[in-house]
Amino acid sequence: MKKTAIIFDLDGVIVHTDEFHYTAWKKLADKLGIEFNREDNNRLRGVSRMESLEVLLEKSNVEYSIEEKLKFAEEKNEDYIKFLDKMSKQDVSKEVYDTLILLKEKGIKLAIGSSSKNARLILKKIGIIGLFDVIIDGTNITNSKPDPEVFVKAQQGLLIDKENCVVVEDAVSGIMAGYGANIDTIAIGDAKNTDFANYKINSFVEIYGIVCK
Ligand code: B16
Ligand code: MG
Repeated sequence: MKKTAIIFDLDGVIVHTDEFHYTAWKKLADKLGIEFNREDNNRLRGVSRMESLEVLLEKSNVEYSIEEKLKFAEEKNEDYIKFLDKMSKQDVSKEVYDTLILLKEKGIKLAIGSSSKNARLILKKIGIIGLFDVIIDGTNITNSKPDPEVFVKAQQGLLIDKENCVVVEDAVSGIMAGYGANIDTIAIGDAKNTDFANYKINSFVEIYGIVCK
């Protein structure tokens, strides 16, 4: 498959902020006396902050008001940002960095398609914001994954036809968003659990072989 542009998910693909999300949600769940494990956390991948909270609260017997829910989401985000504040260039693996550079050298356009409102902060912290031609994140969209909006906007921003783009995702919701956008998908991590992905990879460097050969 030859492609001229790649739209990357951020959390769980470029960087392992998915662990920070898990820890911050777990802290809130413990406080509210709600059971929350890694399997529950996989359901939050690619899903917006408020929708994630609703998933977490599914196991609660208490009906919370909108105000309380907004407070919980803010609390979780404050805890999450404490982790982001400590991030630096060290948090991008050599494999991810070298692959991105290699792809750029081959003339492949690179974009980010993330549901996170913190995506730009993360990219700045890890020092790679300049590598991306287009960034669409949680601040640019109305509907989060599995809605295709984030990837359609990224593809339109790239000014490259859908057939020549590919999405890389760690979330089943993200693969469904790519599928809905009619853009080919590469699944890594938890996203390999769906058969809707066009390709499944075990490590980031494999993207180069798929896109450039
Ligand atoms: P925030 P991605 C998503 O990012 C995360 O996977 C998901 O767990 C998170 O709830 C969502 O961003 C919103 O993040 O609270 O920072 O706005 O995987 O689409 O890059
Ligand atoms: Mg992700």
